[in-house]
Amino acid sequence: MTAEELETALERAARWLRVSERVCVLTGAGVSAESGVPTFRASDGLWEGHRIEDVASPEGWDRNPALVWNFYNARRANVATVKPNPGHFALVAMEDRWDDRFCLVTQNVDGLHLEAGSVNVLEIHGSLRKTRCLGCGAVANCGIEPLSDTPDCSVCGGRLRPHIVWFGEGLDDDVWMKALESADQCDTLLVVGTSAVVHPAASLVPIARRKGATVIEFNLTPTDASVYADVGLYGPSGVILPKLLQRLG
Ligand code: BV8
Ligand code: ZN
Repeated sequence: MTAEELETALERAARWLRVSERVCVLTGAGVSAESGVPTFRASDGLWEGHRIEDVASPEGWDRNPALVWNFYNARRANVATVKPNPGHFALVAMEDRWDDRFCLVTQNVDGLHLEAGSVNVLEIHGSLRKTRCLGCGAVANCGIEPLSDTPDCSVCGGRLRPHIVWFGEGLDDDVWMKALESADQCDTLLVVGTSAVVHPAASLVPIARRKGATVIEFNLTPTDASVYADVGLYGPSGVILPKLLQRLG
């Protein structure tokens, strides 16, 4: 995208957003890339050297829970060293502008939106900072430091698992219903840093579009969501989101 094309696209996006009543945002790993958190698809299907089905699926957990704990401990160790970037903070400022008519749906499990100060956040794929008990189902905050590979539930002493939605697992009904509602009711959907490959998260884009929302995509390159985008802003989201915020006045 040339500088002129970006300027034109930014002005179009800003003009729309200035009159927008309800904003929904869908973010993916790309919004955390400039913080130093590796994305998924950049590593051609391998993820920190592991096959995704071995470390992010119930079958992988049943086969080798210690391997899965190690994988998530490595992700926690990485996230413990990073900070939110200007893209996260621009989304916080946008939430301040629309207040309770702003909803941030994230596929990310790094917790950086919350750390940056976003409030109305739906972590539809769970969080590295939470565990869930296999016995009583209690969900607990576990911070971001690596955990021992056999932590026990403080409520019932049962075994814990990461509170993360693995491939092949359903999303939390309540959280997903709220995400659907937000995509359904918004008049602008910002799609930030996602390859829009993973479902059902990616389906929020056509859902918003079909209800007449304007879709604005922020990515380095076009994606599966681009076909639904009214405006595409291509470049690092940590640079472009603050530029757009500036134009909102
Ligand atoms: C379910 C937690 C059923 C794990 C995650 C075939 C077709 C369609 C669907 C399927 C299929 N086969 C299987 C499925 C279903 C499957 C799925 O969608 N698979 C995909 C891979 C095809 N989905 C599921 O299994 C879901 N569950 O369907 O269950 C069911 C239903 C009811 C009841 C029971 C069962 C569960 C999906 C959730 C999986 N868990 N995360 C963990 O994180 O450890 S998904 C995982 O991928 C992450 O959450 C990640 O966020 C997400 C999506 O990836 P992205 O965020 O988009 O990241 P990616 O690297 O792909 O892209 C980064 C983008 O950023 C790129 O576009 C890049 O250009 C851009 N970028 C990079 N840098 C920047 C940038 N942009 C801007 N600025 C930058 N600086
Ligand atoms: Zn328990």
